Amino acid sequence: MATLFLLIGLCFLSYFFGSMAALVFTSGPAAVFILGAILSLVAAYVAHQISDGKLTFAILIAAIAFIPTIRILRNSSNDGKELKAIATEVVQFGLEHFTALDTDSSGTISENEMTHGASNRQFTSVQRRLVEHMYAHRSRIGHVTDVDYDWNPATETIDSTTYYGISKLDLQSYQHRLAERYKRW
Ligand SMILES: [Ca+2]
Repeated sequence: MATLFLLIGLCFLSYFFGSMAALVFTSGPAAVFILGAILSLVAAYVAHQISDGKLTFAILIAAIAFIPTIRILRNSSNDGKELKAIATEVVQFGLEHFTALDTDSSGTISENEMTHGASNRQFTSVQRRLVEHMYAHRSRIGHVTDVDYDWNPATETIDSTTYYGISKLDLQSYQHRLAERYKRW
């Protein structure tokens, strides 16, 4: 039983270790692939050492460590294309209707204001979907406005919640930031 838990633990660990390939995300798919492969080999080597030379175990750990890389490679190119395709509309709509969206005139469209905007019947269904898109991608389009820290007695850890808001400046720079992020994808 203990061996099984150890194995599951190592599988999780190798998966998270493999996720570090995301660190070179902006350098493009080739860099992600290379770093992912190196991390997998390191994980396999460690697995090989601690299991006294079990090759199947090393291969299993290498495969698990490489899963995040496959996920990044498979999803990122599409994500980038989709975001870029809708960005012009989002920015145009956001800037044109900024006053209607920023109901308290704070200069930032808060998460609550986005939620309200998404159900605002003054907007067409297409416009409401644009607001939903803004909300779904608020961390990418906007900026951090607040972080809440709460003590969680169950896990004895501090849980944090990050809030995002979208300003006019965020909207104006969004397409440029997007192009930079996905430039090699
Ligand atoms: Ca506001």
